[in-house]
Amino acid sequence: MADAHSIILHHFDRSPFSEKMRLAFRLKNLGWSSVEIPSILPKPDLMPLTGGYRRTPVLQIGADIYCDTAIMLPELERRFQLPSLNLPGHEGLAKMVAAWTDGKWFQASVGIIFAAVGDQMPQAFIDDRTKMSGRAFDLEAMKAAAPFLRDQWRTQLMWLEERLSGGQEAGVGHWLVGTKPGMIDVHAFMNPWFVEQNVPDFLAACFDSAPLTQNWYERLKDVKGPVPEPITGEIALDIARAAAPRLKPASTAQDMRDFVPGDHVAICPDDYAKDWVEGELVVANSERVIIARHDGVAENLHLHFPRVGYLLRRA
Ligand SMILES: N[C@@H](CCC(=O)N[C@@H](CS)C(=O)NCC(=O)O)C(=O)O
Repeated sequence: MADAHSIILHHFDRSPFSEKMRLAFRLKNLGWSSVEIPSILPKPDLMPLTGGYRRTPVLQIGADIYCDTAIMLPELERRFQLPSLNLPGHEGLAKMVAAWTDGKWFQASVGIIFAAVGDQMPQAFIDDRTKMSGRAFDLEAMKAAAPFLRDQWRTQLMWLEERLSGGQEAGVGHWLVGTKPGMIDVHAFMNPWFVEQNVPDFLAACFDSAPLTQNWYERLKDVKGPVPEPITGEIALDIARAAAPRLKPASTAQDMRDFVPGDHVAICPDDYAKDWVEGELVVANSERVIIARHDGVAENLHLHFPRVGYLLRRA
């Protein structure tokens, strides 16, 4: 049975951001526990842990809750150092690459996928995503935009081909940077995976002109890791209740705003699913924000958010 020291991922199978985490676990050979969460609201077992943050995935280690893959991945590297994904050449650059893979490239993936399979999506899913994004779900407009997005998507895949070809010419290996797969590979894997799940023919057509990328993608897909242990959301809540957040000196010393530890603050994503989460500030620096929350169900928690992509204000 999972314990307070184990890694718990709250996720669902078809979630591309969750696949980033699952790939990172496989590459790092980490055992983990899996809580399957709904892809739409309500998420009753998740909300006590996140204080209202609804996006997928969420990483839990005891009573520490990590919202957003941008903070989960550095935390994994910090806690489980070997084998490292933050290999030489990946430091810093991986985060810049993620800004592209999770932003512009991901938006193109979403447009292509919705245009292709939007007809088959359950109405409840469409309603949920309409509300979450604040934008109307206009299938005809998406279908009209799809050919342009497919061009854009393929060109972005070709950036990987260019990188891999550069590496091969320099004789430094078959991964995006250097001789082993690292964090940049994890970020770059997500969009091809997401497209393959939904529009496999399109990915196959793109691969016709990107043989190095196809080979790179297949090698990443082949990486095996420990099989996750399925647990229920209730067990995850029990684990949070029985644990205490990892001790962390309260500090806002490196912050540029005038926050101080103990401030009652609220934080929310700046792009979509803009739900404010409230708590007491523990840490604010250039990398992350940690807030302490007391929840009637989950008790005392530390919630970790990345700084980029999130708005922090006094509550
Ligand atoms: N920046 C976030 C994005 C996460 C994200 O957009 N996840 C999608 C699913 S893959 C989502 O939250 N969809 C709505 C939901 O699951 O409730 C991260 O890196 O974790």
